[in-house]
Amino acid sequence: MRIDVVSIFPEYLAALELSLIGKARQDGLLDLTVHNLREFTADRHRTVDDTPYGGGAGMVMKPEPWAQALESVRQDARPVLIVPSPAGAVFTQAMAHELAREEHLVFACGRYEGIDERVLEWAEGSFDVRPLSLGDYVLNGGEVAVLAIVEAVARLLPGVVGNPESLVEESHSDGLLEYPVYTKPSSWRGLDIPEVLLSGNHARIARFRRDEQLRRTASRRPDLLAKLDAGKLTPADLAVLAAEGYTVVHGRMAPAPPSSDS
Ligand code: 6GU
Repeated sequence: MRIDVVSIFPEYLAALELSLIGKARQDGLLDLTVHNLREFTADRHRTVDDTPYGGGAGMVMKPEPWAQALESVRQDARPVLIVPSPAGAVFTQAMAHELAREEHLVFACGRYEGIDERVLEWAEGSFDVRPLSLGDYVLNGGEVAVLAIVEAVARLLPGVVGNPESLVEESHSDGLLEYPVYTKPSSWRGLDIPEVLLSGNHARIARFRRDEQLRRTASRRPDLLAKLDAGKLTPADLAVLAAEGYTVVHGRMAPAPPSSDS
């Protein structure tokens, strides 16, 4: 996979030289280049921003340096252009899997109040443009989002994660949060691991882990629970969720109405 990142803070992306992603680059699995937007300006001051038409606080990124930068990185037919923005669609694990199948990703890191909107319109001509957000909070620019998205995508590329089995049983892959994990010692500062994990009974361990996934998701992420297809849940699953106060309504899990004796 090829990745190009355009930013006015290329040093911010130095973390992409470390750990798993750095190794993937060294191993030739990932061809990643970070570009400084200022290299694509034509004036003496290398200006990348200006005041917003219509007034208001802050500065807006000028369109021409972006057009120059994006034209310089585009090679193949229609690369995916990811524009990190709190106004984007929320990035998910499903999107990470989709992006991992692409040949070429380009990231346009905005700073200030954002990039002149015409850049996105212009880019539609030669890129598959995707404004993406990490979630409902505001960062100062797209760089942190690039670190997050590149890591989420690159670890799915063949050969990047040593043991591909570690990719299958993880949070979000089945719409549930991951079960809790423990290691030695079995008793630590007065806290014991759940005894079932020492039983050697693989069926009981699998059931325990599934129950924990369901309980955690119900308590921490009821929004995820509501997206599950209740038809894919077993009677044992439904029993655990009933104990957490959830019942099937129109094929989905919903909070059970308060019982009449309460
Ligand atoms: Cl992708 N960019 C910025 N600036 N803020 C964000 C974000 C992205 N995702 C959440 N907040």
